[in-house]
Amino acid sequence: MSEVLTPVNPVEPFLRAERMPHIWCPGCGIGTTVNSFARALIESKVDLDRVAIVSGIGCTGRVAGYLKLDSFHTTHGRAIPFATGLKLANPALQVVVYSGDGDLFAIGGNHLIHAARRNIDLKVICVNNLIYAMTGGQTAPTTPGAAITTTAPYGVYEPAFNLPALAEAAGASYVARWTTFHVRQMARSMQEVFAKKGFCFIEVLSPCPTLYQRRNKMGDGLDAMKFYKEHSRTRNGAPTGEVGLTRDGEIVVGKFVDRDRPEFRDLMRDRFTHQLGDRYVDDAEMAEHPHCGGEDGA
Ligand SMILES: Cc1ncc(C[n+]2csc(CCOP(=O)(O)OP(=O)(O)O)c2C)c(N)n1
Ligand code: SF4
Ligand SMILES: [Mg+2]
Repeated sequence: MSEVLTPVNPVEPFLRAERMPHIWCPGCGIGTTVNSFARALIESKVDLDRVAIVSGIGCTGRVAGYLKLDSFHTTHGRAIPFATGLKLANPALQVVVYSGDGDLFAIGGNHLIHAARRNIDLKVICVNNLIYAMTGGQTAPTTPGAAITTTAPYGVYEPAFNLPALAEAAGASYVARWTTFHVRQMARSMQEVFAKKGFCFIEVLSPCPTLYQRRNKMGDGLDAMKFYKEHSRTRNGAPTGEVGLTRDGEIVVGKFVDRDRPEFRDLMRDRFTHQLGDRYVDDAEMAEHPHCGGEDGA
């Protein structure tokens, strides 16, 4: 009798099964982004022992805990400084920051712009559901004008950040935006940033049916996919100043920025070597190759 094989979802090996079921609501887009991320890990063939993933707090912040990688669930808004420390102490790691729009651009906005300015070699994935979801759907710096939120029952009237423009202006080497409708393009971008040095930023628009969609009468998760399909236009290389979002308008998606700028550690090494010559010893490289530091590796 032939043996019956149970098919295994290719993403399954990347998940911590013991932590299931996850907390995400039906129709939430965060799981879709995780699926694309796992596929990017497979395609990029990165050494999983050298990938670390850092999240802040929020519905998106749960991603780190569900992935079977070296994962860190840090405090709200502090994923980027934590990841920066990790990267500087162990430059051989591929460090991914995976967090929400509120975590990265409200309480953590200051850290994000300075990591981009310094061009720290981090891969930042921002799941943008246009609100603070985990805490009940309050207005975020990303909430578009006129949208209804818990804290703006008559509609938001303050301007929202254009995340790709902000990331580029601050110095990011790579900037892209997709939606959870664009699963293949999103996975390709995630794969690309593993091969890119410097600060990389991917924004993924993702539905929150429970809080944002419902209050704004935008339907469920499937309606969000239809909305993304009908409203998105791919414009690779579009000037980021032109890709700001509105509540009901066009969503420009694509890879907007892919440039080479000196990375933080290269700048640091150049400066110190220029000033100190052979007296400069790179501690992090020493940690990687201890026998290069002299007879006793000290
Ligand atoms: C220092 C601090 N301030 C506020 C909070 C409350 N808080 C938890 S998650 C969150 C917002 C999360 O929004 P976002 O990052 O967009 O994640 P989402 O839940 O939308 O995925 C806030 C304000 C906190 N946990 N810690
Ligand atoms: S509250 Fe919104 S973002 Fe959070 S899990 Fe539910 S649908 Fe997703
Ligand atoms: Mg959010």
